[in-house]
Amino acid sequence: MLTYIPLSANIVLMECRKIIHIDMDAFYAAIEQRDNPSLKGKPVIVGGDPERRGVVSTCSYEARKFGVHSAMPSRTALKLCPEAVFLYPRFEAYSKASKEVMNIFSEYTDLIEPLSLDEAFLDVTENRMDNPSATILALEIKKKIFESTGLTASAGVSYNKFLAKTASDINKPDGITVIKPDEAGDFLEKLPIGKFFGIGKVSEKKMISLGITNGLELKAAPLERLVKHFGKAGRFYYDIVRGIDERPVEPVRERKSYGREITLDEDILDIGRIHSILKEIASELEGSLRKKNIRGKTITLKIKYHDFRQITRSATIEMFTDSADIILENIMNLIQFTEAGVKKVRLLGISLSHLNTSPESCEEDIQLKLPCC
Ligand code: TTP
Ligand code: MG
Repeated sequence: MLTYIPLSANIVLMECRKIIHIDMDAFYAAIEQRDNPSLKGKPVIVGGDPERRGVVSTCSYEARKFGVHSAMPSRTALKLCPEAVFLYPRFEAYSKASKEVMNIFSEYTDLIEPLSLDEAFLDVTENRMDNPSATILALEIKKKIFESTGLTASAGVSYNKFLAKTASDINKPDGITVIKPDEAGDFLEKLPIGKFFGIGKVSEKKMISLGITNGLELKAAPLERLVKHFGKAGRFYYDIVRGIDERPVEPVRERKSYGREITLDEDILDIGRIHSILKEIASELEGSLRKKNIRGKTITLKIKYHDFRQITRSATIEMFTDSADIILENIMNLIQFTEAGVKKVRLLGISLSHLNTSPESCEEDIQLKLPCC
């Protein structure tokens, strides 16, 4: 039976789920350091070539001290940290490690919602270990991940997804943060506005311009004001600062995607022709996305080589998009990580996933799926 626990004048929550959010530390870079021990302790940057307008996928914590971060142009990263070791991504290795980690989760519960290769929510309210302590389970999971993959993860433990996700970011790397129901009010009031998961860079700026710099100030803002400035996201912000987020952990995520692909009349080697076909596909895709009011955050390039081997390369961007220019920019970055131009290609495709089909709720950089979507 569900009981309600009044926590403070403002926070009322349902008794009481136990949610763990696990996020691997510097995932791609940590795998590179594991697989090549001479890189341990060094600034390692994984991503595209600084000479070819590549971008940083991620970097080791040693490189972060120099100000390097994901999505930064590799050229800027090189300037900030000239001694860094630059590496191209090895997607197969990352995908293998991801599977190992996801398998560990499934020893604990069926309620696992992966958000990407390196992170997932787990609902352990009931679990295979019959252990009532989500904190002990999270520590055990971290230990198992390290023993079986040699990689570290950070964990957030709380009673809803928003708090667990926000918590896992607090003590990175190799950390754990637990937010108990009676601590949530205090925790959220003190939290700087940019640390709220779901309030990205753009919303943060807007909040600050409205005089909202932390949870306490967000809580003081009337619902109508937040909705006026942030649309449907305003309701979401109003709830999360009160510790309210009833979204379930959804084991089977809707993996809807929307795309276009072309099987070529003849196999093509010429990279210039491949680029112009991709440009056409992106522009056609933009047209049909706009017609259907669909935007997405994950852009995937699909290539089938002449020998029928098929590969995909994906990038997730911060804002929902339907723009051919943005799609193409990402595709041009992804194509560096394929053998196009070296091997003949027989099929090219571009798709968008992580869709938000309700444009008015595509407010900037909200990363959690809003309840209304
Ligand atoms: P993140 O979990 O955001 O980053 P991270 O694991 O490298 O570092 P940490 O969690 O410790 O802050 O992303 C997971 C992987 O996804 C990351 O290793 C590389 C990839 N990625 C990109 O390719 N491009 C991006 O812009 C981001 C943010 C991540
Ligand atoms: Mg991570």
